[in-house]
Amino acid sequence: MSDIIKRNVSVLGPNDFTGIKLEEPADYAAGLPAVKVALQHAFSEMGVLKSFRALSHMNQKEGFDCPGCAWPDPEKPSRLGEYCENGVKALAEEATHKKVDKDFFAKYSVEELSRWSDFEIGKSGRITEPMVLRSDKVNYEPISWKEAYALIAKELHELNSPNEAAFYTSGRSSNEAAFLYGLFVRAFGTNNMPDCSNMCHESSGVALNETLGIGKGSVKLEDFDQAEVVIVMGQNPGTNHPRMLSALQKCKENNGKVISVNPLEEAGLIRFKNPQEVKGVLSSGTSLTDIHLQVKINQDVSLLKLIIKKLAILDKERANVFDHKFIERYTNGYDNLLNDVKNYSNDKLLELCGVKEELVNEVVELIANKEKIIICWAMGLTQHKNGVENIKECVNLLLLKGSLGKPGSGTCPVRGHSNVQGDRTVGIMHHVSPVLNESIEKTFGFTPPNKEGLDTVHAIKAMYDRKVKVFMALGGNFLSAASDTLYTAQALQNCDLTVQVSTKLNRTHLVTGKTALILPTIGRSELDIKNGQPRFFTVENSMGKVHQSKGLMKPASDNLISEPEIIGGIADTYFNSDHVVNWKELSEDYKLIREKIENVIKGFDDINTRSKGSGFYLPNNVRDLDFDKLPNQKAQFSICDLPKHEVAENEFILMTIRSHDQFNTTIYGLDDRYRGIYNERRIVMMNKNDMIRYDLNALDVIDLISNYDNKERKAINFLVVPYNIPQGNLAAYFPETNVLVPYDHFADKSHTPISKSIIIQIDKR
Ligand SMILES: Nc1nc2c(c(=O)[nH]1)N[C@H]1C(S)=C(S)[C@@H](COP(=O)(O)OP(=O)(O)OC[C@H]3O[C@@H](n4cnc5c(=O)[nH]c(N)nc54)[C@H](O)[C@@H]3O)O[C@H]1N2
Ligand SMILES: Nc1nc2c(c(=O)[nH]1)N[C@H]1C(S)=C(S)[C@@H](COP(=O)(O)OP(=O)(O)OC[C@H]3O[C@@H](n4cnc5c(=O)[nH]c(N)nc54)[C@H](O)[C@@H]3O)O[C@H]1N2
Ligand code: SF4
Ligand SMILES: [Mo]
Repeated sequence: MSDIIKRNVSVLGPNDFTGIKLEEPADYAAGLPAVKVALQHAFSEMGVLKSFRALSHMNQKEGFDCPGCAWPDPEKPSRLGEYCENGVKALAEEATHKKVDKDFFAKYSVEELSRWSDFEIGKSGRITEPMVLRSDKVNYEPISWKEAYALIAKELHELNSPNEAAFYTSGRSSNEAAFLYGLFVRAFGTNNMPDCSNMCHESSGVALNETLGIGKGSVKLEDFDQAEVVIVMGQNPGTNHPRMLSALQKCKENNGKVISVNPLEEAGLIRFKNPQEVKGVLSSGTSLTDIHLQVKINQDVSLLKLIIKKLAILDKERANVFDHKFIERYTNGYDNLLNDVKNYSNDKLLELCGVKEELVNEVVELIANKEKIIICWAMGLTQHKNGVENIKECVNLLLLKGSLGKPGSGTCPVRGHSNVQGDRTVGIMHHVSPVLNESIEKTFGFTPPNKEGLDTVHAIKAMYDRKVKVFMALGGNFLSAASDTLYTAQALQNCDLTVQVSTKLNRTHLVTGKTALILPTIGRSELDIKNGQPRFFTVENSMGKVHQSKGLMKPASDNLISEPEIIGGIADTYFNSDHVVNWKELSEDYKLIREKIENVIKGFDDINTRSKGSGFYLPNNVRDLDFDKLPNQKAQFSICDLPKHEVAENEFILMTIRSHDQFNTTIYGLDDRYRGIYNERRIVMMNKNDMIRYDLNALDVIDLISNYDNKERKAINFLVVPYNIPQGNLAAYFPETNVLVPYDHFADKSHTPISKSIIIQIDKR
């Protein structure tokens, strides 16, 4: 390509302050303030009428699935509304009446837009037509769908090998879109399918597969009603899975206990005022956490080892502490595990985890004679170098207690994106699955590639090294979500073509390959009509249940195409309408796609009928206590090492977390209400003793610096916020701090970036 101009874009956007206000952190979640904030968001983005119409259909059986997180709907959704504050914000973002059209792109160049904040970029509205950024331009221009498909097909044909392209997926796509996408990528000839879950629950998938034989959780929503103890580790449900609080509330009403394990005392886990109940709004609400263990960042293994060690001693004195019948019948490696914990002294483990011994003893007493235990977790466990081992240690505890395969107990990795689990189930993965390949070959008559593909971190490196030259994304915001922002930016800019199927504008549209395409698509809440008939698609929630979702709002523009049809259009053009798969026909008829899913993937029998109403559960061997696939046909205990960090005197461990006002890289607003931090995102939460040690006052400005393998990375301009966080630990928001995460430091086996334990120094300005 000639005439390539180097665009002068800002990768990180502005770093000025927005006017912080601090208050005391809240001591409860939801209640009236949540209703008020939710409605404010809905009304300002959608107007009053549209808001009520849309909300009355969200998470209802004949309606659409909330575009927020993957928390399941109850069997009988409340007609009063089955959603939370952040679900409403997610809907309002998508159903906004604001538009990004060709005039917008003519007015603002990518150079100018890149100087806006992520908040401003996101608030600009829905993209209304396909756009192209040509290699010699700084403004996007309209392009027809046909021409866009042709441009992609041409670039793909020009590659020396299909492995020079990578196809990313973010977890909001439907099963139908994801299945078709995976099918096309394999027909094209590569397994380069990096996925948002590589940065998310991949560690859970790996750990659960190796220990229990399925990379998903085992609990169902009803299990929370019966659980005697729910342990919530490394998760902030009040913000990220708010309706989980209703499940915890039920657990408490049935005399269950809740233990939280978190370096922060998150408001949502303290107390919950259920906005669906009159008493919830008017009374002081339900107290949720019975015991809070303020663990130091990434010391969960130390804490769990201590708990296991103490339980093992009790087990010698009392009956029924460990479930020996269960251990004998279903597990492998018990003796090794017990021998291993003996190697660690209580004092050492206590010092490492930073939790008071009395509290650990309370927890041990509480769970000693309980058998119905659920462990829930999210990013606080997965995004560390030893993310896989964190989860294996949780499995160890559940196996010892026999807390699997019975009501009220089990594993609960709480998923992020609303269909991230479904996307993986229907074939989005960079690994080669011989079973899947065989099944695809049998059903479709082509041979899928059998070379391992690239995951997220390796795709970034391959783009940087010019080994991958075309990057396509089905949703998401790759630049801002991935680690090492500056490196990832260069990686994307090294591509010849970057293509994004999107609903809203984001930074990855601005920091692009030489040529870039935006292909705008229909959102979840919108009507998807073909030949006069509305279509529905299916999703899988965090607990493995598949159900329908059907939008009802008028699409943001007449020139939007559904995700499956966009994929079909690209595939049909690439293969010049001459392939064993009839891409056009398949992509237009979701019923047909579902039939193919049924043929290719186990557990989807009769999906077209069974996905109606409340849907159906996919097979889950843990629920059936069937460990046939594992060594000795048994569930596996694991020996996990303690995490290793070489933290010097002048260094901290930083976790990068979500505020209450964002969905990943989409910034809904600037308030982290539960933590009492308002109107500012460039903050760092710090223990008061550390502030004294570094002679810092509240709201002093500091820079954050990481140094891995002699490469310094800097995030500048952060305000110090005194906070109840363990000494030596810091917390700040992502994506502002992703610039500090080295792309080549990630969890063993799962390759999830170490976004929750970055070693940094601070520098006062
Ligand atoms: N509103 C809203 N909902 C969301 C999202 C969103 O951005 N906004 N994102 C969605 C997605 S994709 C995901 S993956 C989930 C994420 O859901 P979460 O995992 O809840 O999100 P994070 O903010 O990353 O929070 C991690 C929590 O773990 C704690 N933590 C950090 N490090 C450690 C540790 O070493 N040990 C322990 N025990 N705790 C630790 C933090 O203090 C924090 O409470 O939420 C989903 N839902
Ligand atoms: N430092 C740090 N980094 C992290 C994390 C962290 O905790 N700390 N968390 C990680 C996690 S858990 C995740 S899951 C990733 C998230 O990574 P991504 O999934 O890549 O990021 P999102 O911000 O969820 O993507 C938002 C974009 O998706 C598009 N979109 C929204 N709805 C739709 C739709 O229906 N269809 C299509 N085609 N596009 C749509 C919009 O254009 C929007 O701008 O980030 C990871 N990055
Ligand atoms: S809990 Fe998650 S899925 Fe449910 S309404 Fe809230 S954001 Fe949506
Ligand atoms: Mo996620």
